[in-house]
Amino acid sequence: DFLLDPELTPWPQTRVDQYISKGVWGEQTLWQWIAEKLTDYGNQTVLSGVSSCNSGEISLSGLALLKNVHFCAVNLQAKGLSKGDKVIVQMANNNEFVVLLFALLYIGVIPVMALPGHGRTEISAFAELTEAKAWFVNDKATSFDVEKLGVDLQVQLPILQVFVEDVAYTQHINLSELFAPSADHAFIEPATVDCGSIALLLCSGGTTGIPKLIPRTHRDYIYNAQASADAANLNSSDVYLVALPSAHNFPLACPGILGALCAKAHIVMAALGAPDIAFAYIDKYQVTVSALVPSLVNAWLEYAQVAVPPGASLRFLQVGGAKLDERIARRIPKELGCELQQVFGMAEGLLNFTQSQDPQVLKYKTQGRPLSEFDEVKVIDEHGNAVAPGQTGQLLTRGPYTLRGYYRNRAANKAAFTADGFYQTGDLVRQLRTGHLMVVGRIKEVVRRAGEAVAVETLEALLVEHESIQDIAVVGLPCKLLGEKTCAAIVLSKGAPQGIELSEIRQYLTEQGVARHMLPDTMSYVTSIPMTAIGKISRKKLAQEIQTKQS
Ligand code: J2J
Repeated sequence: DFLLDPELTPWPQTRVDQYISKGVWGEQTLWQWIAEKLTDYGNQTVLSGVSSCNSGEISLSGLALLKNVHFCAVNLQAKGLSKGDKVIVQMANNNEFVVLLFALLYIGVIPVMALPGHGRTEISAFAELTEAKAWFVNDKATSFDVEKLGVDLQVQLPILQVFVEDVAYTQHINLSELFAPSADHAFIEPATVDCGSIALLLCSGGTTGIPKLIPRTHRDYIYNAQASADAANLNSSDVYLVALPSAHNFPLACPGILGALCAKAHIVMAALGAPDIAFAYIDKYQVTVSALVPSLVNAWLEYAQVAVPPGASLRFLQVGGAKLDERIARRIPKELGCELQQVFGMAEGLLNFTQSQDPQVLKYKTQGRPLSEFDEVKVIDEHGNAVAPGQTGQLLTRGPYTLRGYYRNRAANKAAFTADGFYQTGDLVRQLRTGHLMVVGRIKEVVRRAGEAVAVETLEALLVEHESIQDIAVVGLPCKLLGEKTCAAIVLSKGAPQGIELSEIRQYLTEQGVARHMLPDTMSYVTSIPMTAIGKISRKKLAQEIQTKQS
């Protein structure tokens, strides 16, 4: 029974001692650290963005944000929430997300950082697994019936309070109640919690199945944010645009919102990362840095061609979450007028960054190198032996900000960790002598066609440049003859109503120098490529969709 499984798997004592003595881990709780940073801002602006409660954009100084967090903490406590409780946060990108998150940390309540794209299945699973006491949801950003799910969940979990945006949902509590000023005399002390305990639960970013929950402790997450801010060279004149869903590890702490706090930078919450919206924020707030997934980079590049490129204030763009093709990478400085920082990260921990002083070839061809000198990485073959440098294998890692076990999930822990505590990422990589990693693919997503591995990402990067193709994913389908055959799932561009033939696709790829065995065996039109809540291609779902259509 998962309720008996451990919530947090600790690091071994020798490591704890090492990380503390080397100053990697401090003694503060996440809230203490945040409060100290906000106090440093004083009257300087820390946060701008849409406020769902004021239905407009507002900016807050460090002190104003502190005050709002305090009001919210008092209100949360008045609703009966207290230290150690788990809650689900599923907010849109707005100021209230920040206020709510910080207020929960203030009173020691542990949030599950759900994404607006998570649906009924995910939210139900999180609620059950954590015995959640509350679910905070900007229902206008979700695509399912929030009111109904709230009622359904309360049947099994009568303790669950549901906080919604829509005032018409009379069965639930209105979110705005949390942000109303509380009586001034109602001061509460921040919760006393251990800096080695769980501060928040992140969702794993897998492309199959329900996300697992990742316990992040106070001291490991503070280190994560601080070291990322250093790696990104953030400073107090930077303006960081949150363009991805704010609860995701990347915009939250790599360096993201928390890293911006370290550097006393200005945080701007964009309602959405779509280029028309994001570019307006960039102009308005003179944004200097943002973080995107490759699918958004494509959208930004496309938009910059037909409309105006983003403003000159943009200093650099971080890109991660899925493989960024070299061709696309090289277009970023030219067409968006800013530097590129590749980030290969995971909510489980390990982060890799390319650096501005890296040689061009490493910046465009690799996904960076480990953030910390205390990160341990190994690249192994299927027998568990280290591969030669530069050869492909599975990436394993341990370190001061990489989990030792998932939240209440013994089965996953057995599968994903070695006896000596390495996390088996499931990612296939090559490590260069410089330490830089090149992501080759996911073990479970490699297409094995007649015994040969087909690099689908390479095909996708070439095909997305074709004028008739707006979006593309190449997936494996079962095949009696070949074991697996490759299928190109195509979203036609608006200017190509006549469609495209398979022979044309194969011809085009051949002209680009693609080997014969790599050419797609079949093709299928789709209206859109299914994506996960953070913008990774759901290959399994896509393959199922195509098979259903063809049968
Ligand atoms: C190829 N695959 C990548 C990359 C992640 C920063 C950036 C991303 C995430 C993230 C994150 C990749 N090239 N550059 O948390 O802080 C794939 C790998 C990895 C999985 C993790 C961050 N960057 N990936 O994407 O937990 O397969 O984190 O194991 O959502 O995304 O997904 P997630």
